[in-house]
Amino acid sequence: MDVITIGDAMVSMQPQTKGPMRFVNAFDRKAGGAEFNLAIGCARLGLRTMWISRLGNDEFGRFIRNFARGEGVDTSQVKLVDGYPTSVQFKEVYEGGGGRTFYYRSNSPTVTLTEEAIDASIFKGGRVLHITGVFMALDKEKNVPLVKKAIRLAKDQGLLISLDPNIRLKLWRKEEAREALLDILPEVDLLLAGMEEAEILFDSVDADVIFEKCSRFELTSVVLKDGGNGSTGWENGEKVIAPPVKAPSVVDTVGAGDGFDAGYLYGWLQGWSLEKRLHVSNTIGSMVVGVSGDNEGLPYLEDVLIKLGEKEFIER
Ligand code: KDG
Repeated sequence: MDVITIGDAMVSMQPQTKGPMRFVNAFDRKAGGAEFNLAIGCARLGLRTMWISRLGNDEFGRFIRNFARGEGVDTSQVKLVDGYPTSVQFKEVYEGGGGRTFYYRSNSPTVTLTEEAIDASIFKGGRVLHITGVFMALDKEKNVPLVKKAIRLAKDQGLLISLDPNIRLKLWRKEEAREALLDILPEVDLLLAGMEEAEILFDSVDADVIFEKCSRFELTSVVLKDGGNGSTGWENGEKVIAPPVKAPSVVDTVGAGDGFDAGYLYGWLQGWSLEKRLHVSNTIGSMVVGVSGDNEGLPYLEDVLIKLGEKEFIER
């Protein structure tokens, strides 16, 4: 596998109209979840990707597993479990693409995913293990040790460890997130953090201060994602500022960070320069926000190449 990730996924109820959810009468049933989106994004770019999870043994669980399979994601470590309904989220989307999410996932089927299920054979031949704070937050007593075990087994087999803090304050408090994420940071190689998350972790919004604070860890690469303002990366003492890529339209910003990460991991695995990785990731983020849904806008490699002007777009 090129990329292995662990996490929950939910049925995602996407509103058909914008504005406060109490006035929304119709939703489209889609699927979402940070690590699930990342897996789809990587698979669409052509990476061999595995998503480790647990879903309810119900219609929604089958829908999500089939969706991942249809995208070419390896679901051999996804099990459908009895007694735990598949999680659900309802989204509220405003004009401009922002919004809020309401989770119904307090007893996610991933509570049944225990350390015993994570063994060395999963990581054999793997290249990157991607972890996010969402899975850790869902059940921190169980999932933080599970993530630590996965990191240890993955590192033993030479995988690179990538972390997106993906801090969801509906799932844990800032202090809890900070403590757990800083605790695993010494084992991480690539840190891909949103600006607000970096502020929670490092008490600063100044990229230079954040990079300086990161220098005490053994991080190979640190990336600060700043949405419509672009991104900044730091590697081997070099800082690269990547200007934003203008999105033709912004209809739903959810999933842009996962698309960014997928592009970054793809570029990393291709051996691209930091500058190119950041530019391609910004480009993918700008493509994701133009489509409604958490992962529908994640592009295929061909779409990215067309967007970058490296491939001709043939309309008909
Ligand atoms: O990163 C996007 C995800 O956040 C979204 O698809 C679902 O809110 C979600 C989550 O926490 O996984």
